[in-house]
This record gives sequence, structure tokens and C-alpha cells, in this order.
Amino acid sequence: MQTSHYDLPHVKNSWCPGCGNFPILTALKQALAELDLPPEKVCIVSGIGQAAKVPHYLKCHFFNGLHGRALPPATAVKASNPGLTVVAVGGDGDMYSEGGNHFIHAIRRNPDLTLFAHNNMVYGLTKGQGSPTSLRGFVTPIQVNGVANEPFNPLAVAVALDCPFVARANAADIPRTKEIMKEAIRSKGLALVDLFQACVSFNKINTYAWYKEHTYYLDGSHDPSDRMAAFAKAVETERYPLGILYRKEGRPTFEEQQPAWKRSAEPLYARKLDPEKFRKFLHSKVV
Ligand SMILES: Cc1ncc(C[n+]2csc(CCOP(=O)(O)OP(=O)(O)O)c2C)c(N)n1
Ligand code: SF4
Ligand SMILES: [Mg+2]
Repeated sequence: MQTSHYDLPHVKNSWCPGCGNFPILTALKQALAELDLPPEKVCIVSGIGQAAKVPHYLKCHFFNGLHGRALPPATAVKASNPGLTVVAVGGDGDMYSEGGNHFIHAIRRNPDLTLFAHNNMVYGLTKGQGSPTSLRGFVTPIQVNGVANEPFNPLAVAVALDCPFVARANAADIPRTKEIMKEAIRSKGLALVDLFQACVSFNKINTYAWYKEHTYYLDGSHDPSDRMAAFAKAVETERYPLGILYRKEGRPTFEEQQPAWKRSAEPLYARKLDPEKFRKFLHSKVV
């Protein structure tokens, strides 16, 4: 499949020139194309933020909901139509702050979907406030003396919760980001990819050069099936490891455990409702 299948040429893009969201969009289109996933088989779900605009710029099904609330509708989309490839997209604020509880409990539920978190360590859309991943001391118009809190570590939390796929990518490196995205989409259960992304307008500290200097790629000596080794990698912050930190096979997905799928593999939208059966069920509950 060609990446042009996902293009929306008539849509005007409102990201700043040079924004690190552009390489993420490019890598995502390439990953979907190389996985031969046609637009009608893909649904992207997002909340609010610059990152959350991804589905506006890519042709496929999409649902754009409330800030921090991408994961519940994404879980529902997958649960009601498991034939779709479902991708949830959002920023560090959207996914780890406003959506932090959903992040934790989605990992516990383990729907078969992919979560791409564009981590620019700042609230971009609202013009540069500190985010949960901002580094201590990061000065903003609100945090005038610098961010005082320890940054949230999404990868350590994900490994701690036994998330089946935990990875980090440097978005500027499109070829390797695309490969990580493909692995994440292919893997079963919830797959988290934290994408280091430059915000050229509101984060002058964590720039393209900073991300390059402060990261390194994991090599063959790292065993992603070793949870303790993955956790040790997840808490490294002097230089951040890139690649697949953790993989866990065999966790049942949310959908698999729903009674609706035990009886039939037919998507919910294709099933016929029997109102009489429903009425009887309701009446059986009335005392
Ligand atoms: C309930 C609610 N709270 C706050 C906001 C304001 N708001 C919109 S986007 C955003 C944060 C965006 O930061 P992030 O998720 O990191 O995305 P980015 O723009 O950096 O990609 C905030 C606080 C909102 N729209 N809704
Ligand atoms: S404000 Fe930052 S994240 Fe938003 S479009 Fe501009 S560069 Fe990108
Ligand atoms: Mg952000």
C-alpha cells in the first residue's frame, strides 16, 4: 500500500513549521502502508492537543473526543469491532496528566490497541505550560521558577503494570520510529510507544538536538522479555533508551474476555437486536 492512501490533501495543517509532529505523521503513514492496512480498516482515536490532531491529517476512521479521554472510546471501538486496527494518539498532557487514570486502567484492561504518546515535555496547544513529563527546573510562563515536580515516567509505570508492549522512539528518526510503530501495531494487547517529539515553539530545552544527545538505541544485549531488565531501562534518565523495552506474550485482551465474543465473532454492528429478548431480560430483573 502507498502512503498516499492516507493523505488528505485538501486539509490545511495547523502545526508550526518544523514541529516534531510532522515526522510522527510521516512514520505512522509509512507504518500503516507497510502493514498493508487500508484506511477503512484503521480507526484513530484522540483527545485534545496538538498531537491529538493527528487523525485530522490522516485518512481513516476517527473519533476525536475530550481532553484526556482517548483511551475509553478507543477501548470501546475495539471491543465493538475487533476487526479494526485501533490507534489512540495524544500528547504527554492528554495521556499522562488529564488522561492519567485512563492510562493506568487501560493497561490493566489490556484492550488490543496501540497508544502513541507524543511526548514533547510541554503543553503545546495551550502555549507552553509544564506537563507531567517536563523536566524539573523547566521554566514556563506559569512555572516561573521552574517545574518543581519529578517527571512522570510512563514507561516505568507501564512495565510495572505488565503492559504487553512498552517502547520509546525518537520521532525525528523516521525509519526507526516507523519500525517500532509497526511492531507496536502488530503486537497483541495494549502497546505503548512514548515518542520523543520536539515542540519548536514552546520547548527550547528539549530540542531535536537535545533528544539526539540524550538518547541511545537498545542493542541485542537487552532482552525485552526480562521484566526486571525492562524496568531498569525504563528508569534510566541520564540518557534515555530507545527501542522496545518490554514485551509480554499471552495476557488476555479486554475483548477476548467479553461474553459477546465468546458466542460469536460477528462484529456488534452487524448483529440483529432481538427487542423481545431484551424486554424479557429487563422484566426478569424487576421484582
Ligand atoms: C478538560 C480540559 N482541561 C484542559 C483543557 C485545555 N487543554 C487543551 S490541550 C491541553 C494540553 C495539551 O498538551 P499535550 O497533551 O501535551 O499536547 P500537545 O499540545 O503538547 O501535543 C490542555 C491543558 C481542555 N481542553 N480540556
Ligand atoms: S506548539 Fe509545539 S507541538 Fe504545537 S504545533 Fe507548534 S511546535 Fe508543534
Ligand atoms: Mg505535549
